[in-house]
Order: sequence, then structure tokens, then C-alpha cells
Amino acid sequence: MSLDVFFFARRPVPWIRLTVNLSTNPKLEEFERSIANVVSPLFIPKTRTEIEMNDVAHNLPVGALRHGIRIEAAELRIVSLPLLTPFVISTGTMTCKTFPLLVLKGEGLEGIAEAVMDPTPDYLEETIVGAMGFLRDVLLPSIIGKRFLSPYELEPYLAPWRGHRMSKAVVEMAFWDMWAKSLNMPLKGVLGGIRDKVDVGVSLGIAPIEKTLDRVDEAVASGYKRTKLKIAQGHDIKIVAAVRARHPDIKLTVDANTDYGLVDLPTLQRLDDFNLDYIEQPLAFDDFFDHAQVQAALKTAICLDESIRCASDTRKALEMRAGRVINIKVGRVGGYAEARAIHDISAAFGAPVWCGGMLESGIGRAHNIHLATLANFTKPGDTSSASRYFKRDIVNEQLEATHGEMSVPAIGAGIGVTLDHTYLATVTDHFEEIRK
Ligand code: OSB
Ligand code: MG
Repeated sequence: MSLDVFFFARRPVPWIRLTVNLSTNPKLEEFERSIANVVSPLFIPKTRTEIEMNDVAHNLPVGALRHGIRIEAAELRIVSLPLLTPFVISTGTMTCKTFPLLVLKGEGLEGIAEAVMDPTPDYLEETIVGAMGFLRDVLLPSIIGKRFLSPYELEPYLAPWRGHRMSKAVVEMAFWDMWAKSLNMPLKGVLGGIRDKVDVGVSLGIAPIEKTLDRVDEAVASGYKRTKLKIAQGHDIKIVAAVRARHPDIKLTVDANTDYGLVDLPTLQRLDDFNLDYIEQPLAFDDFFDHAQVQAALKTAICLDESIRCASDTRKALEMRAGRVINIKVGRVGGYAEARAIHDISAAFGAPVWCGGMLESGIGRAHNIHLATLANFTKPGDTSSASRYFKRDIVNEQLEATHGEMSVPAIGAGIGVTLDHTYLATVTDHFEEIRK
């Protein structure tokens, strides 16, 4: 008896098709040996369940992989959702979450993703207006009308362009959703995720001490697994000291969003007294060198967010000891292929990763949850309950954490959430359709 197994492996061969002869190769060990030289050791499953999770043979719609998916059209929107509470970080204040929303269509399927750039280039360089032009005039016309066997086949259309990783990500992520749907699998299944729910914490914007203490109390009472305080020059030691005094044992981190420089080393060293899990992005968005100097002078781990754009950045940063923890935002790094490569490289260096957030709507939130099911996401992520951000979300499903855990959304295949078109229409500032 023989069985066709579709096994998820690393680039450049995302899927390999093996014929395992069960009569001569019945044992897992032998199966592992048989694939050892074709897949990365990082992705050799440890248990039979992991193999079965990656084995899509049972669910594979006939011809799905053989013919691939032809992208017929794209719907591109700009959506604006009011935030319940203004979100203040060292670079500015957000009162509204505005984002491009992309729906790719083809083969009767829809793939959906949201992009994470802001209206202005204050987190990283990309802007919504720039992204809309690049998506409309360059990226989307280059893939519409073409057929793709897997998300990895998008790479030749994305890789030539410098930067624009957030714009590339929204296209790549929407296609992964579509592809997972074509295989009738949850997104986490095609990514190789190993969890049904993920640990999450909260990210608290800059606010006066009393207000912050209330918010921390609330987060801790709700069972969130980590509290992250946004800090900035002049709003750092006092707030951290106050929170630590009130909650001596909680998992606590800070995020400076690039507000400090080498001259601030004494301040950063004072943070060593508060048993923080890490200090996120203290220095410039495009720096590793100075981070390495600061990391060498700190006991506390540095976590890199803004300055990690791709897998090679990650290798260089970890090699240089610019930090010991990596924040992965799939929307920042250009999509899942890159996010997974960053995940793997971090694992190879023994550096834990966690899934960051950009105040996403339910679409981006669902994507982030699926990503965070990968094995090396060992620290709580930022994907807290959508109801903390929005009165009403653009998806029909509630994405709410219980006891600091977010369940992987699973309505149907792919990202496992569906658009609430009625509400979406009322929060859409701009709509366009792109076809060949
Ligand atoms: O640095 O992680 C960040 C929000 C906007 C821009 C940057 C960041 C953040 C957050 C919020 O920390 C994370 C979230 O709650 O989605
Ligand atoms: Mg951050």
C-alpha cells in the first residue's frame, strides 16, 4: 500500500510530494530519515500528529495544486476604524486605525489581508498613499491574470522591488489565505503551526501613571500573559517603577519605539532594576550597531521590532548580538515566507520570537494568530482582544482572548474569519477594483 504525502518544507521547495510505501517504511523514524535531506531539520516533525497536520492528502481538492490558482481580480479599499482609546507611543498618537484592505479573487475563492503602514511614515518609511499607488500601478497588475501553484511562486513578482515590504506583505498574505482555502486547510495548517491557541499580552500606550496603573490592573485581572508599557524619554523609569511596585511578579516589558540613543545608556541601564522580560526597540529604526553596544551594557534582553525587516537582517542582528529576542510582524517583513524564515533563523540562534501587532482589525488579527502558532513563538504576542481597540470590528467573528489565550479562528479554511460587509461599507473611505 502506498500513500501520497504532501509535506510542507522550506524554501525553495515549499511542498514536496513523497510516496511513502507503508509496507516497507512503516515507522516514523524511517519516514523522518527518508525526508531528512530534502527538508530543513527545523521542520522535521517530532510527532505523528505534526505529520498528519502537514499532510493535506485527505483534504486536497482534486487538482488544487496541479492547476494552481489564477488571480482574476483584486479589490482594494482604504478602511478607517475609530479607536476606542487614543494610542500614544513615542512617535505620535493614533485616534483612528486607517489601513489598506485587499481582497484577491480567483477560482471562486477570496484571499483577504490588511496592510500595516500608517498614513504617515512615523513607524517605518511606508505610507498608505505610497502603498496604494504601488499596489494599484505595479504589484497587483503584475500578478492579476497569472496562475500560482503556491505563495512561493509570487516571489519573482515581489522580490525585484526595493523596500515596500508592507505592500508586498498584504499581497502575499492574501494569497496564502486563498491558497489555504483552496486546500481546505486552516492557514496555520499550511504554515506548519503547532498550536490551537496562542498566548497574548497587552500593549499599553503612554498615559499618566494613575491611568496606566488602572490599565495594568485590568490587563492582569483579565489574565493577559504579559504587559508591555510604551515608554519615551522622560516617561520611563517612574512609570516602570510604579507598575513594578504594584505588580512585583508579572511578566513586564517596555517598548521605546526608537526614542533613545547611545547617550541614554544610563537611563536604559536603570531599567535593569525592574526584571523586565525585554526592552523593545530602544534605538533607531535602521540600527543594529548601536543596539549591540547597548545590549552588551545591559542585563535585560533587547527585543528588535522596527529594525528587523527580513531574514538576513535577523541573521546579522543576532550574529552582532544587537538583541536577544525578535518581534515578528508578518505585515512588516513582507509576508509569511519571510516571517517563517525569520522564525527559523531566530530558532537556530536560540532567540525566542513573538508576534507583534499594529492595532489591526480582525483580518490582520486573524493572520497574526495563525502565524503565532509556529513552534518558536514562545513569548506572548500583542494580539489582544479586538474589543480593546474597536467598538465594532469588520469581521463577523469575535476575536477575544480568554485567560490570556487567543483561539485560532476557524470559520472555514484560511484565516478563519469573514468580512462583515454591511459594516465594512460604512467604514470604507475608498474602494477600487483592479482587473486585467
Ligand atoms: O511598536 O509594537 C509596536 C502599535 C503601533 C505601532 C507600533 C507598535 C504598536 C503596538 C501595538 O505596540 C500592538 C497592538 O496592540 O497591536
Ligand atoms: Mg514595538
